[in-house]
Amino acid sequence: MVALKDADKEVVEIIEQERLRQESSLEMIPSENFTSRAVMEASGSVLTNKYSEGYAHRRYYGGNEHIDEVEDLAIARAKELFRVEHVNVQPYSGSPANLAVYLATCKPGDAFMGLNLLDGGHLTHGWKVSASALFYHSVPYHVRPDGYLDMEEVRRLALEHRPKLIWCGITAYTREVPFAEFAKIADEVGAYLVADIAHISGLVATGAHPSPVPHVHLVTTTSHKTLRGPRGGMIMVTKKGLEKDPDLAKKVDRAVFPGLQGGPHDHTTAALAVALKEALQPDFKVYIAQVVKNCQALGMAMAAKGITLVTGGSDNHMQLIDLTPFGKGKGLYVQEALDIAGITVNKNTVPGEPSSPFYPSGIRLGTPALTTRGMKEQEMEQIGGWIAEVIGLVKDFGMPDDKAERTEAITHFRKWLEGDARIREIREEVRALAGRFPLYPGLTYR
Ligand code: DSN
Repeated sequence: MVALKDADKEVVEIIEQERLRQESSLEMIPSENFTSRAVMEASGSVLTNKYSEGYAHRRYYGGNEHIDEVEDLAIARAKELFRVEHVNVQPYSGSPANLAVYLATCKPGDAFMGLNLLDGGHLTHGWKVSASALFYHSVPYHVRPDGYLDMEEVRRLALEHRPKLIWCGITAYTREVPFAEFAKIADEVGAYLVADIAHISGLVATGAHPSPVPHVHLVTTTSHKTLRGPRGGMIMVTKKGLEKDPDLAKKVDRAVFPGLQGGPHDHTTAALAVALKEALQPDFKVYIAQVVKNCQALGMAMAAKGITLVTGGSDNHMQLIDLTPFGKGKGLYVQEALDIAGITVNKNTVPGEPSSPFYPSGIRLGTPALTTRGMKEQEMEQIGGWIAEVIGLVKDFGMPDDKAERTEAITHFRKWLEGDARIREIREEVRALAGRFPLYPGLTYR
């Protein structure tokens, strides 16, 4: 068998360039992280070769004795880490996990509630173009003008619409999710309550964010964000969930397979088992505590330079910059300028977004990946300073509403960006900082 480096030089070169990009830049998208070499190795193992439709010890294919072992191990570790009754580790990622929850608990057309996408919710929590809203009746709730969840609205809408299911979960929200308050409302109307902890699963696992488990019936998560595992998903059923519906675990399993998926990705299951073992170690708790400290240091550094943060700061691993003091729709400019500077973030809507999801007025950023590299408060202060400086450089570029004018404005901005010397200087400073925190020492694909 020919090794990758000899089999396909084009792909090797692309992977190597991506490795170099990751090594030399500052990854600050809050949903991203760097797995261990052990997780990557399991993910690239011979387990990718196997079909194993069904569940452990009840498969539709032969030869699954070792796959059963690895799936059992991943489940046992997830149950221990999150203290839940039942876990399905087969969802390909977070979106299929969430779809399986609908399939397990709702009939097409049933009403459900989730945080509006523009207010920090996920696509699968009912955004109008998502399958969730196409097949079920989405009733979105929002954040208040101060950026915090509007729990009064949640209760009012729940009483009015009597939803079958309520999501409490976030993708762009920097404060604690009040699971107990959600539970009171869901119990009052008899709804299933589901916590989507994709972003905060590492924080929940270590106690840095209160656990939803005592309050909700179901928990979904991805495994590649703060949990630092492979790209994958999980659905968990709590004791409260089984008390509400003793068949809930079976319904979830049936919804994942054969409801939505075929064969599970066994190489991912193995990598997930490795990541869960890592998350059970004491040093993972230290890591997550540092993620949160770094996030606060980053927020303070940016605020000190006059940057506005939604809700004024963060309780978790991410910050949301509100660029509306400089005008609307400027997220794209800041994201592109920071990209040139070697700082990877994503443009995002802000509460009361005056523009649109593609030309939003905010920036979402977080500290999980940088903390994995070993960076601490001192580095966050420096990085916060660079971000504020780059925002200062681009803040006066306007984002017109008219399509033709907008295209012209963006072209003008990109031309300016190509020639700006200070952003290039920052790029070199960023490279020097990243070089002090090597990511995968000795790893090369060439
Ligand atoms: N969960 C989204 C994110 O936070 O980036 C991706 O679906």
